[in-house]
Amino acid sequence: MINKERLLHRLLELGKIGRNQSGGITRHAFTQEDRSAKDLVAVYMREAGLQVREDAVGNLIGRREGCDPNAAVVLTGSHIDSVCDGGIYDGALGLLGAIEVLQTLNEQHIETKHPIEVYAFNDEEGSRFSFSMFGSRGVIGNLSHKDLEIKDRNGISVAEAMKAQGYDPNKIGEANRSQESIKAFIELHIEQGKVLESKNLSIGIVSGIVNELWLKCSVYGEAGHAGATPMTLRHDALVAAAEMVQVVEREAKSTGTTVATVGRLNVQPGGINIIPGTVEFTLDLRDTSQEVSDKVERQIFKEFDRICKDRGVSLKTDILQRIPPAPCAEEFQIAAQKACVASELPYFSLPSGAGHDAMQMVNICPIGMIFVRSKDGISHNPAEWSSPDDCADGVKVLYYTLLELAVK
Ligand code: HGY
Ligand code: MN
Ligand code: MN
Ligand code: MN
Repeated sequence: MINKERLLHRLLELGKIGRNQSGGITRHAFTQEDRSAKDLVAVYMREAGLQVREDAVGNLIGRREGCDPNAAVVLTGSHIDSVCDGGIYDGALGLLGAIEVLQTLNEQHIETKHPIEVYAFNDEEGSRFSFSMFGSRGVIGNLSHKDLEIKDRNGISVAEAMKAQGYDPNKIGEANRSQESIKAFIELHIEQGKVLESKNLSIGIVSGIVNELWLKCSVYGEAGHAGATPMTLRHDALVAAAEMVQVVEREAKSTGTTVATVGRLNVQPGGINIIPGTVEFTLDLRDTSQEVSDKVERQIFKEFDRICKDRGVSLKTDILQRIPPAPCAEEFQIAAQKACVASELPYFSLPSGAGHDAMQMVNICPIGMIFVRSKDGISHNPAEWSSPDDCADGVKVLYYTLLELAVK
């Protein structure tokens, strides 16, 4: 069956690329680390007997032919990039697990009707440009040239970063496969939460993925002298923003299902003796229900307006991205359940609180996701870890699921 030692060796080897002092990894899109990781994964894909190519938006793809040249392709894989100081399993497990499945199929000389392709998606996390799922957006034809003008925190645009790595920004349309017949996209991924561990299960079958709203809020008050300005005459942007952050937590908690996070906050001018004039903060808002997410969003901004009036500050909001929830197709949940039975594993259905490339792929084909237990539910953190047995269980279930979908 699958070669667990080979899988683990590759996970650890890939996990060395972008390694920080903290033991975490930082592998951002269109950087040298990104390039080195793709070069290594291309070696693995060739060792697996796959035909390897790279598309115009920086996705690396390994293809295994089926016996019917006209049959729709079955896609699998996950992302090759990471967050800042992240773990070595997020994305990598689904990518290397898919390569392991295809290598095993080749070693067993098993023929499938449908071709199968493994994607190493580029820039799923959006850590560099605060705009996520770049590679999978390219595959569904959802990238505009305006998107390529987005700049990272050093003022480098996506287009400039692409060119620096040898990609032609004018060719992004060539990655688009939205007109092609694709049977399914199946992604293996770590759960990044605590549910499977709480149920003492190694595997989960994903029912659907939450929506993902990313905003940048800029609060404009009045910079002033910290000593000479009485408290009653201030328009302190940071105190207003702090009240807004509390509102975010309170409104998200009120529904019991919503999650909302202020992950980044920047104070200007940032002097010890200057009343903050401007504060920028990000907001990440998600829920399994779009309707609930919309309601919480409306309530949050009603409160933000009140705070602006009370404190004499103003607010500008930029929408960085608004991605709807993505249901996983019933047909593939059933295929994954049968795969769990074939792997002699219990199975459990759960939603994904994390976003994934599958949220983009759902626009051009049915999707399915398989989760592997995360120790203590930790992810986006150097301590992210899944046991070798759980990783192997996940790849075994992926093997039977892909076989079920591709063989006939
Ligand atoms: O943000 C997310 O949920 C994912 O890890 N990109
Ligand atoms: Mn992630
Ligand atoms: Mn991920
Ligand atoms: Mn993700």
